[in-house]
Amino acid sequence: MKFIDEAIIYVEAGAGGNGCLSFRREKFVPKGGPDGGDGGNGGSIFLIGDAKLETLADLAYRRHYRAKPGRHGMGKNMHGVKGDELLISVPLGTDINDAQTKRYIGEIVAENKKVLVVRGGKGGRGNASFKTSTNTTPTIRELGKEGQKRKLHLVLRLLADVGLVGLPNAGKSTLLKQLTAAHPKIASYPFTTLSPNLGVVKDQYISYTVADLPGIIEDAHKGKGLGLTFLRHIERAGLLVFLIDISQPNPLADYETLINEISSYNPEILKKQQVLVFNKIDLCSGEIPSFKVDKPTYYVSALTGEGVKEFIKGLKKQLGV
Ligand SMILES: Nc1nc2c(ncn2[C@@H]2O[C@H](COP(=O)(O)OP(=O)(O)OP(=O)(O)O)[C@@H](O)[C@H]2O)c(=O)[nH]1
Ligand SMILES: [Mg+2]
Repeated sequence: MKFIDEAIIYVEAGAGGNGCLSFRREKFVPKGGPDGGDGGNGGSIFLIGDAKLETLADLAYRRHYRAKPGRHGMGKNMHGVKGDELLISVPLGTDINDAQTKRYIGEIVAENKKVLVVRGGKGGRGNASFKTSTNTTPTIRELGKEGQKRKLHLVLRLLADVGLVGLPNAGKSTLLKQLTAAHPKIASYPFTTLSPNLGVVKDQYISYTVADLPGIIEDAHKGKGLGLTFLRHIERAGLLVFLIDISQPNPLADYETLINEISSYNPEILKKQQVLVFNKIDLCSGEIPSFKVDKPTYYVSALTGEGVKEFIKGLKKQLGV
């Protein structure tokens, strides 16, 4: 399925049912009291987290959602049935904004977590509800209220514990495949990965998720390559892994490029824990060069699996899992 991480949808809650105007009619009771029931409340709409969903694709295709109205009240003090609420499933990591006012409404970051997006209209009161000691035969009733309507802007920012960044071709997808059961596309040309891939690392009793992002190049912040918009998918990650191809002429300059590009997108991201992983050590002839950086550093071959065990061990420690 196509990776869609933004969607505009229209949601309309149900209207409330009208209150009823009615008087009791019984044999031998010429003037019965008021017995008009209340209208039911209209159905509200909620977004709900569903871990099985990976993108907002379903919502990009179906854009209009309407909840059921409340039923009208009736005579004999019968209240109208309320409208069912409508639940719209979204992937974990969905931010909800009002598209018109641009106001942030909430976020869905847990399975089955619900956020109310539009409230159903209140049902109107029937005339029985207006009976008082001074007015025993009220001839008023209320109409049900309209349901709320809204246009929503949904933005997905993936929930991953670890974000994998690097230049194109560094071996990010190969490493994801080595760490998890994911099957990302891998190829010897740049920009193989066009949208983020998620994988789950299973390590005995614990598990955590890793997001493999499309490659970043110099001037990505000016729109070069695939640009930087997908970087929002690591904004929720707790730890960043910089994957550097050690067989390139200047690996540290490549790291520098990544830092500069990410910083021009959102410097806050760089406050996260960072780990440097030098990849493709199988291509080194002779001794593997070592680099002095003030971050935890690993040397691996994502292709052969060499060094990957130590890296996983280190990750686990840093994530505190
Ligand atoms: N020799 C060697 N080749 C590797 C290693 N890791 C990855 N490769 C190769 O490098 C190429 C790029 O690998 P990918 O995993 O697709 O790289 P990527 O970083 O995901 O690239 P983009 O998705 O384009 O950003 C492929 O031909 C891989 O087989 C490694 O440790 N050693
Ligand atoms: Mg890739």
